[in-house]
Amino acid sequence: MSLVDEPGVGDPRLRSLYEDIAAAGLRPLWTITEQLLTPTPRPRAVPWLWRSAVLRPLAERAIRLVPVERGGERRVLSLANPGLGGRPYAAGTLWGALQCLGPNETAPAHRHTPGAIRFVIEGEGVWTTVDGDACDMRPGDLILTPGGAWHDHANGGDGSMFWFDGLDLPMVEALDAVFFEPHPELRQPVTGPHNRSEAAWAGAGGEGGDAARTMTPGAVTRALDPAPSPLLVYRWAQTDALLSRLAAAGEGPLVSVEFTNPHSGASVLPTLSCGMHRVLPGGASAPVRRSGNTVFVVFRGAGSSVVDGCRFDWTAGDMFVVPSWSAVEHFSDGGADLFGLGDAPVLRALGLYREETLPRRQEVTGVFGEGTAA
Ligand code: GTQ
Ligand code: FE2
Repeated sequence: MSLVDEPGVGDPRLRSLYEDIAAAGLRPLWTITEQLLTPTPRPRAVPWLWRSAVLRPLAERAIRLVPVERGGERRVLSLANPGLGGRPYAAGTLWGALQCLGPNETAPAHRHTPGAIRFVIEGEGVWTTVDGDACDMRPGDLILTPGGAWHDHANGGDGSMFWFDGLDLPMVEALDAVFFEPHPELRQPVTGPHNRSEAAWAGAGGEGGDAARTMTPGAVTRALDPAPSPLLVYRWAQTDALLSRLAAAGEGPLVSVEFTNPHSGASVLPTLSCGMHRVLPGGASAPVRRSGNTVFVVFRGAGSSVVDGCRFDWTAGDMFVVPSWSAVEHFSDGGADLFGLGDAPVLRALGLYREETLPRRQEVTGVFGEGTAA
């Protein structure tokens, strides 16, 4: 509301008070209280979906036309939520993006304070080197590049690769704590064999290991660990196996695991939580809302999610955002696997996390992309 519309501003003394307050670089709280202290979160980001059918051809055109070089650093298409006024963020707290690398390309080594995760969508042949440890990437794998760690991506194969990037960049930016540094070399040296963190933590869940310490059914509620997970790769085979076990144990219609720091039991990065959610065939999850933003990446299958009454129909490779405190429920006829990235560790650490299950299913009042809704 503009001050000139305020009741009583017809009074010249009041008008000049407001003018003098503004000229002094002050704002009268009583005119903006309701905008600021909202009964529930009012994220500027809106529920939104980016389709693989749109993302993927654009990424392929970029592979043909745009080299990956120093300065630009990465071939990345960031999800720009239309509620955020052109800022390149999926939600107020989360960066989400599609990254791609063609055959024999290298995305140069650098490091930065924002932490990142990669969830592999398609292709093979790329490894991400994290502080000297080359982590091979395959579809369904989760790879961590914690804040401060040197990282570069190298494609040693003969095909293109596509993965989802999630970063806490908007949070680190809000804290005015972004630092970035290029590595002196294009590729940092790889010290020893590939996948060393996986070998070191094999008993905790590396290839053939026991998933118990690397994944938690439901969501991690352990206290914040300011250190990132020492395990840098979480393999799809194990995620899949644990989800299948939970489904077989009758935990459906939605079974979820959160990836865990095997050292502390906390989330994978201090700022970011990563989980995998399986909607069983014919399943519908309970309607819930949570404080904190979530970005979902559809890994396998097709289905829909109803977010604040709008139905989002999705298929493999699609990405969508559920903003803070939006009601969400997922459905799939044939079954589907959704990767989820969230800021919950930060909310939990600060005592801001809230979650509630709604008493009944949402009424669908629109379909995303079909005129009325969104
Ligand atoms: O791969 O290092 O999507 O630094 C954004 C910033 C990816 C990366 C992003 C990055 C990277
Ligand atoms: Fe990076």
